[in-house]
Parts: sequence; C-alpha cells; structure tokens
Amino acid sequence: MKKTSFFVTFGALFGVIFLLCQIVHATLYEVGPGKMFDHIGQVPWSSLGPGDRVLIYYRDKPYREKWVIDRAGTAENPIVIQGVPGPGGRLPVIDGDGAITSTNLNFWSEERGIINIGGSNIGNQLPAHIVIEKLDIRNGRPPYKFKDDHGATKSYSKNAAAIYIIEGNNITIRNCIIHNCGNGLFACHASGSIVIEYCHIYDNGIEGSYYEHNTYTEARGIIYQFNHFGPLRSGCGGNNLKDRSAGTIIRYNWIEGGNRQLDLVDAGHADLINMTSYRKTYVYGNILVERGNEGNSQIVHYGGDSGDRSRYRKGVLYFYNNTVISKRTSNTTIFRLSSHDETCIATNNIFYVTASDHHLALSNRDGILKLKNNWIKNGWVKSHEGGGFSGSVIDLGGNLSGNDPGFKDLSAMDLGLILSSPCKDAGTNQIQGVDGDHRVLFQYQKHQKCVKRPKDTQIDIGAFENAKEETNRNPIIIFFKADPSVVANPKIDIHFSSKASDPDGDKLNYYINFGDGTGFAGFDQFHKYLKKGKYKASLTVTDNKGGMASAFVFVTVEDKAPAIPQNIILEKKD
Ligand SMILES: [Ca+2]
Ligand SMILES: [Ca+2]
Ligand SMILES: [Ca+2]
Ligand SMILES: [Ca+2]
Repeated sequence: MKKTSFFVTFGALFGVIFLLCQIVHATLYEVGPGKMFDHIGQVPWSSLGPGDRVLIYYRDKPYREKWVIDRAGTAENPIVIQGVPGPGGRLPVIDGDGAITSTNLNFWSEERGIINIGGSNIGNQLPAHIVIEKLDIRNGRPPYKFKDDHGATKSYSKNAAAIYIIEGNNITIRNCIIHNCGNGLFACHASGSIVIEYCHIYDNGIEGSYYEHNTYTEARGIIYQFNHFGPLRSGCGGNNLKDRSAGTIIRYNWIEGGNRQLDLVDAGHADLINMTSYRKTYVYGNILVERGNEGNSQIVHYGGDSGDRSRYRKGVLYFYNNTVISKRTSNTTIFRLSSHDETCIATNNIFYVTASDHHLALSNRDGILKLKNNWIKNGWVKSHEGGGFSGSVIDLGGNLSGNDPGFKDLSAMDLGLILSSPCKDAGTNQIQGVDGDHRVLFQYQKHQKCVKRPKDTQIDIGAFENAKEETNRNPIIIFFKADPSVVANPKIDIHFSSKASDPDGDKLNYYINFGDGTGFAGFDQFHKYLKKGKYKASLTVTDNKGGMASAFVFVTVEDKAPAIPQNIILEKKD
C-alpha cells in the first residue's frame, strides 16, 4: 500500500514539476508607462521563445522604434506581440518617422520595414508561429528617416513596409492599422502560411509610382480575410492588394480604391510555381469598389505581369459571391486574364456599374471566363477591346441582367439586399470547383468584422445573404417507450428507452420523469416502481436554445402473487 501511494505522490509531483517547467519557459514582457520596460528595444527580441508574449501598452506619444523578429514559437505556443488599446480603443502607435533601433539587434534590410520578420544575424532561427496584433504602424517611407542598429541615420526605401516579412512560416497579422508606408505589408517568397485578418490597410503607396501597393505578397500559402482595404494615398498609382503567392485565398474583405483592386500575378520562384496550389486561387465574399475614375479601369487582374508566360498562374480563379461596384463614368472591365491559359469561373457575383449604356465589360483580351448565376448590369459587353478580344466568355446559365440589383442603400454603401432584390435566392448552391474549406460561410461587416452568413435554402447572389437568422427548431422525439409497460408486481425492472433528433443538429439533453416522484437525466434507464399503481412517465428533450419536445407513456404496476416464490430461488443459489 505504502509503495503505491509513494509512486502516486511522486508521479503527481513530477507532473507538477513538468507543468511548472512549461509555464516558466513562457515569459510576459510588458512595455509602456509604468511597466517593466519603457522602450520596445528593451525586449530581448533575439531570445524570445515559444509562448512568450510582448504587450505594448497604449500611450499618447507614439513609440518611435523599429525592430526585427527572428524567433520561432510553436503551433500551441506562438510568440505573440500584442498592442493593448487605450481610451476609445485606440491602438498603440508604432511610428517609423524618426524611429530608433536597439543596438542589441543586428539585422539587414532595415530600410525595408518598420517591423521586420527574419533577416537577423543574432537570433538565427527561421521565424515561425508569430502573431502581431492590435498595433497602429505608420510612416515607413521616404522622406522619413530612422536610426539603424548601429545608430546611423538612414532613409527608408520607397518600397518600405509597415511589416516586412523576409522569411518565416505561420505568421498572423491581426487587427492592425497599417498606413502611410511605401507598401503597407510586404511578404517575400521565403514566407509561408501567412494570415492577414481584421486589419485596416490604407493610405500607403508612393506618389507617381505604380510599384508600391497597400499589400504586396509572395508566399507559400496566404489568407486575406475580414480586412478593410481603403484607397492608397492621393497620387499613388499602386494596386490595392497585389499578390504573387501560391495558395492565395482572399475572402470576406472590403477592398475599395487602388489602381486595380486585386492584382494576382505570377510568382518569381520555381518552388512556388511548382506547387499545385499555385494553380487555384480563391476569391469569395468580398466587396470590391471602384470609387470613380481612379487609375486602371480593370478591377481584377489574374495571371502574370512579368512577361515570362511560363511563370503565369495558368490555372483557375474561383471568383464567387463577391459584390463588385464601379462608379466610373467611363468604361469598367471586371477581369483581365493575362493569357489564354488563364480561366476564371465566376459564380453568384454582382457586377454593378453606375454608368449606363455599354460601359461594363466582363473580360479584357484573353482567357476563358465562365459565368454562372451572376447578376450583371444591363448593357454589359464581353470586352471593350473589339477585334482585339481573343478570349471567350461562356454562359453556364442562371445569369441575370437588370438595372438595379436591389441594394439596401447604395449611396450609404449598404450593399445588403432588399427583400425584392432580383439577387435574392438567385444564386446556385453548387459552386463549381468549390468544396469544404472554400464554402461561403461568413459575410463581411463594416468594418474589419465578419458575421456568419445566414443559412438559407437558396443562396443569394453577392456578398450578403438576405435571410433572417435561422430560428431555432424544436427537437423531434422518434420514440419513448417502457418495456414492459405492464408488470405483475412492484420492484420489477422496466426498461425506459428513447431517441430524438434535432432538425438544427443541436446537441440534446434528455430527462425521464418516472411519474413516481423520481427521474433520470438520460435517454435510457431501468426503473423499478415500489408500489402498485398506474404511472404516467414523461420524457423531456431540450436543445439548449430554448427548443423542447416531450412525450409520455403509461405504466401499470399490478400486485399479483409472485409467479415463483423467491425463497426457492435463494435456495437454488446455494
Ligand atoms: Ca543592420
Ligand atoms: Ca481602378
Ligand atoms: Ca437566399
Ligand atoms: Ca434546435
């Protein structure tokens, strides 16, 4: 006995020590007024480990600092750099203008970013499992200057970014405000599994230049979701979202302004081009807005722009349940497919222009565009290129045209549908090439938010479903029975069993009231009545959402002489 308890104690103690070790390894660093550190540069950036968290507290003065992250967390214990908002939810500001760098750091490409990920001579880990959230990062572009890791004053390059990802995997940028940089975000080809979500990205770019964009990414796997992309700075010719990645998913974003809203072009590196995911690009549930005659009249470019067609995407752009609006007074072209090897399957989209007549074209010169269940403004044409058009536009059915798609309030940019909208229930539930992971499950909410897309038997066209949130339905009882329902004497086991289902698939709770003052929380139970009588046993099934169903069964307990005297049974047992 003693031996056992010793080992139990020892085992428990060992477990506690093991747990303590795990906890001790993760460290919390706090930066801000009255906190552990006054300056971001005091954080030991070159030795961060899994589970470490850096909290940067809001203060009225911006933090004029820049740094590098080159350490690896794990999937369970990422390294988290998180701003702590101040009054009114204001995010701590990381200002690149006049930013200083800790001389404890030693990294390259300092002129390319305010926060760099990867590219360090000290920490020397491939960055992984890093989360950056709730920071307002600004002013990383010329003419702003900074002090580098040797204390020398340097200028940002034109293509400097708020966050410059040189290399690394599983990097999430969430709930950040990114503005007034050259490129807002930049991810190089040695990065992978990038998620950019709930961010507000606007006012980036360089005047008179086409080469700096709100985001510019080339990654092995990237998801953009729930972001609010605003216009670039005035006079800047860059695109809103420019991407050269494999495995690109752009969903549930509001993307307004830019030369083109989406510029999805070729990767420059064979390791990306050879990935099967390079051939499939998913764009769904987005709102794409051209505010006026701003820059290029094309909304989405898919394929390549390097001129080396062997590198082009040569795959399929799955473009569905987007709401696309152009307020240009002149021509608008929705898709530019770079070559005859690019295909777009456009399903359940609204393509609306405010201009009348034939100002809307769906395609540019090349490629195969397949149309299914879209709503398209009256007067649309395949292309504005006339005889220069060598592509094809294929009608797969279900497409509608009209003058008014039935937005709730276009002037207020409330792009949900009114009940009488022709887009209501006019989509197809079978979207070609789209399976589990890429189904339309959410919809964008102004701004930087998302909600579940209401479930409806027939999907609407566009980014918003006009359906009331499904009301809860009651469970359904399939059976409830007592076996046997008549017994000759008290104290005989009766088997109560039941089965129910819920049309919403809700988890169910069962309760059996035996009608004799006792009950049981479950769907299957044996019960003995102690006295003769007629009992009404009831079953109640609830679904945790207020839904309920009940059923009952009568049980008769008689009081007859036992069929076999019990004392004989007892004797036989011996
Ligand atoms: Ca350096
Ligand atoms: Ca434009
Ligand atoms: Ca519907
Ligand atoms: Ca239910």
